[in-house]
Order: sequence, then structure tokens, then C-alpha cells
Amino acid sequence: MRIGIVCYPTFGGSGVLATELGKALADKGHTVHFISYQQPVRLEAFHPNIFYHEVGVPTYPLFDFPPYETALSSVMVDVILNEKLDLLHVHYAIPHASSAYMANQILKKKNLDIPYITTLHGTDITLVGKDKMYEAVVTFSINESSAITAVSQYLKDETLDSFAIEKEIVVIPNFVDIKRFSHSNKEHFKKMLAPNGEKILAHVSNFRKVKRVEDVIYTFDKVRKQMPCKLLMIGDGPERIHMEQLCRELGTCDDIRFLGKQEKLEEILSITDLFLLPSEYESFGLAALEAMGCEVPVISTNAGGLREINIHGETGYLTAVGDTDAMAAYTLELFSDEEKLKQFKHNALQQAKRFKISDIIPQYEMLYERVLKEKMH
Ligand code: GMT
Repeated sequence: MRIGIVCYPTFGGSGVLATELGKALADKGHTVHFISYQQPVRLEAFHPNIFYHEVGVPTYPLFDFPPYETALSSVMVDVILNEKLDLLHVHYAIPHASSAYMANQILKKKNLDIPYITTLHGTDITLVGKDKMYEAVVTFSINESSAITAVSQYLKDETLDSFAIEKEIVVIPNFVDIKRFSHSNKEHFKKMLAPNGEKILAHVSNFRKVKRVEDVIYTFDKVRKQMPCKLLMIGDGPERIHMEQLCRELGTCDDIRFLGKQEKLEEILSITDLFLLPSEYESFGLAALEAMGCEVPVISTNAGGLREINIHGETGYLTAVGDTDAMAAYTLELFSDEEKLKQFKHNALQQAKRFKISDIIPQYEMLYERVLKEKMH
């Protein structure tokens, strides 16, 4: 198949997932054309079946808000026509689904009916999409999609509760490339960061409010008062500066490293003993799944789709949002029982394997085939 994938190019989960999907499809022999405003971060290496088309937005003094959506639709039309795409798969509804609808309408005038599939990732529905300023367009363009997928059952239910959806929503969970996200021996690296054998905790996110990054720092502070440990803060975003301030106030900076955006995440996760994800909301929690692939247990909140991947008492623990006492208590419980920690690390990997890429990609391929068949009839 000749597939167009539209996504955000940044470190956010939707862009990461879309890029990994495209790479896996290309490995299976499909031709994949990425369309975005920047080269997606996980699209690092050359692949003969992968192409990238950049959306530039010409500016003009009249435009306080450069019309990205218009430029995106035009690039979609151009790529579909010239590269003879069979379908478009857009990740994150805003504004990708409405741009795809516009492209679809333009192509219909040229007697071409190219299906578009919309994958909902979370905040496009839960935070942003519900806003009255977006809701009408989001509902319309989702309903006009040839197929709709959601990355968790929770997100599907939430979408059906909040929007007047007229079509089936297919749940296709996110996946992890176990070959890449697997534990490797990085003892020398671990020794550098934790020279006295301290346990290492880690957090990965885009440091937005919804991640409640301050709860990572508070949890760490409580654990550190009981036993020596280190914390790795990976990623970047608006809350980072406040977190650096908070660790200064708490006097914990010497044991915390802010590593910024990292490409070789699997290497850092390989020296990590426990992953913290205290989000207010997660439709899925891809960062936690990648940690599990590297045999890292997870302490997360029980918000949104996290319950579908983190199994309480097996792969880690679930707590109420904001309950840093519980997060610290569970951390100490695991860190003071080596046998249990080892078992949880093993369980985390087994759970990650249930979301392995080779099981999930065929679900997308089957959906593409179904949609193309429906178009033919
Ligand atoms: O978490 C973010 O803020 C980024 C966001 C995105 O759209 O890139 O992530 C969402 O999509 C990921 C991939 O499907 C999910 O794993 C995340 O849980 C989801 N984030 C939220 O729901 C907050």
C-alpha cells in the first residue's frame, strides 16, 4: 500500500507512535509518506520505503495566525496526487482530521476518493477537542473519517461520552518495539550516576501541567528521606523551570539530573529501577510502556488508560492522582525487597510484550484493507 501519515513531529506520544508505525509499515514493504511541519524526531535513519514532505506555511503581514491547516491540506492534495497514495492516516484530530477532510473534498472534484483514517491520541479529545472553540469541527471531521481508531478503551469511551460520534471507534492500542526498548547492560553508566549503588528513579514527559511533574519531585523527596537514591528527569517543556526551582527549595538538586530531550531513551531506561508517571490524565501512557519494555516497573496514577497497561501489584502500582505519600510508600516497598523488585521487573517486560509491535501493526493493515475495500464498493 502507499500510505500517507500525518503527525506532529515532536517528542509527544502521538508523533512518536505515528513515526514508529510508519517505520514498521515500511519494513513490511509498504511505501510511507510522512507529512508534517518538521522531520519527526524518531525518523532518524534512511529507509528506501520512507519519504518525508515538509509543510511550510508562507507568512504575510496580514496573518497574525499563519494558516497551517490550509497549507497542510494543500500538501496532502499534492502528495496524494503525485505519489499516488491509497490512503491517509492522520494522528491527533486537531487540525489533522479537518485538513484531511478538506483534502478529501478537493480530490473528489478530481474524481478521486481517498480515504482518511483518524487516530485519536488523547488530549485532542480530552483537553483540547472539548473546547467549544474546536468541538464542532472536531466532531464533524472525526465523523467524516473513513475509520476512527482510539489508542485505549478508556479513550474510546471518553470520546463516545463527549462527542456525538456516528461511527464505530476501533481500539488499537499503542505498541512498543521490544527489540529497541529492551534492557541492556549499562553498568558503567549506572556507576557514574549512582556511584554508591543508589536506586535510580526516572520520569519521561513533555513537562506539561497534565503530567503533574511536581509529584515526581515530591515523591522523590519523600523516598530520599528514607534511603539514598537518584532521579533522572527526561524531556523538556513548560514546567521544567518550576521543577528546577522546586528541587532547589527542597534541597534535592544534588540527587536529581534534568537530562532534557534524549534520543537513546532505552539506554537510560536500562539503568533505571523504577519509572514514575503521576499524570492527571493519560489516554494510554506510551512512555510507561517503553519503560516496561526495558524491564522497569511503573508507579503511576490510575488516570485514564493507565489502568490498561500498568497492572497494580504486578508491573508496578496505581495510586490516586496527587497521592505522593502512596507513591513514595510503594517505591520504598519495592526498593526494600530485592526479590519483589526483580519479580516486578520481569512482570513489566511480560506486560510490554503484550503490546509488541508485531502484534499491533497487522491490526492497522487490516483496517486499511477494510477501508479500501469499502471505498471500492
Ligand atoms: O502526553 C502528551 O501530552 C502528548 C500526547 C500527544 O498527543 O502526543 O500524548 C497522548 O498520546 C500518546 C500516544 O498515543 C499517549 O500515550 C498519551 O497518554 C497521550 N497523552 C495524554 O493523554 C495526556
